Amino acid sequence: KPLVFSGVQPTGNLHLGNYLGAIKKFVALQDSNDCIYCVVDLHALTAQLVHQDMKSQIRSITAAFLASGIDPQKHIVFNQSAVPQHAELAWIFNCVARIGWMERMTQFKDKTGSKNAEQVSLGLLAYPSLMAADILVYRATHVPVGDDQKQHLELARDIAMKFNLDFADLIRANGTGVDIKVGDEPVHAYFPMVEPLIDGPAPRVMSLKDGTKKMSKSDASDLSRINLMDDAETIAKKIRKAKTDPDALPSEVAGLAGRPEADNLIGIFAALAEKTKAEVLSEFGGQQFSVFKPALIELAVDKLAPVNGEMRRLMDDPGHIDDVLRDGGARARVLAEKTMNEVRDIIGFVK
Ligand code: AQP
Repeated sequence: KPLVFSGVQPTGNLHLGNYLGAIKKFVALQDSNDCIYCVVDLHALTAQLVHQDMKSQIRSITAAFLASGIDPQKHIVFNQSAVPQHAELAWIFNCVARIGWMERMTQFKDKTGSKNAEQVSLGLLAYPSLMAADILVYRATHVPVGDDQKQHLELARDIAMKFNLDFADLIRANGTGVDIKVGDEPVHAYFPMVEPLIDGPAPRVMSLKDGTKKMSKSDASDLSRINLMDDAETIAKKIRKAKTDPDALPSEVAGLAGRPEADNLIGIFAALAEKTKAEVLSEFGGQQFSVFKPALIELAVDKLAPVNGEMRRLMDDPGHIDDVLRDGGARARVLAEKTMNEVRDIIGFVK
């Protein structure tokens, strides 16, 4: 079975983008894969060091995983800091990767903006290296993420490839590698090439206020996003106020070009209803937003209310959530240690 890994940061309220771009896909992948889902708490320190509510944020993301239908017994759910091998491999990857690779990341550029180097943590620059370690410490091959993470996953492939090539002779001598093909090139690899799983009708959910901007936790306007913890009335208000254009909906997907807000709302509907955009437009093509929006409200409330209710119920019992994380952490450590043991051998550390 392919091994799937993905993570979500415990920073702020989860929104519909996190749900459709990541968590809903995590749930769907459980049937035919072994899955490891992680609350990446070490990543939460990169943009902001001190979090007064770190514990409750970690529990809230875990509750969202469980409430959405992730099975922590069949799969592994844990928080990253419980498995120190992530940080150990990240250090090695810091020495494999080049500073220039990190500086080219658009998320790093977006998050640093006009700040100078004195105001930005070294961790924010090294973030993709820790992300590569999160995945590769399990030698996972499939990573469900939103479109915003595509560049980081390409970097994870570059780091894996450079490690494989730099240590090629030592990997061969150690006998832990496998022959793979990268394009037409045969490579004797220790780390696999990860495959991003980004497909689906809403790989990048956009702001409800501006169809050209990503829906994001850090947007100052709460009206720009639907939070998983929003009640039905709030969801309805936000969709009613969502920006649209004056035209009727097109009957074909091509007609969404140049209409980012319409495209976004149709994508959200399609992802929630588990349909394609074409199927949604065959139902609503030619209709006004005044007809479409109430249908979207009904669907969003219908799909999110059970997740919301179950999250609240789980959050009332933090002891149970902590047990789930402790059990997942123990199982993850066994897998991660196996990899690190081999990596230490390949590098030649005395044990
Ligand atoms: N708008 C989005 N559409 C689709 N997928 C999204 N993801 C995030 N935003 C969208 C996906 O959610 C997963 C978890 O993301 P994260 O924990 O790394 O959080 P983030 O990307 O930092 O979330 P935000 O809301 O975008 O935070 P800020 O405001 O800090 O930038 C990932 O798979 C991500 O792709």
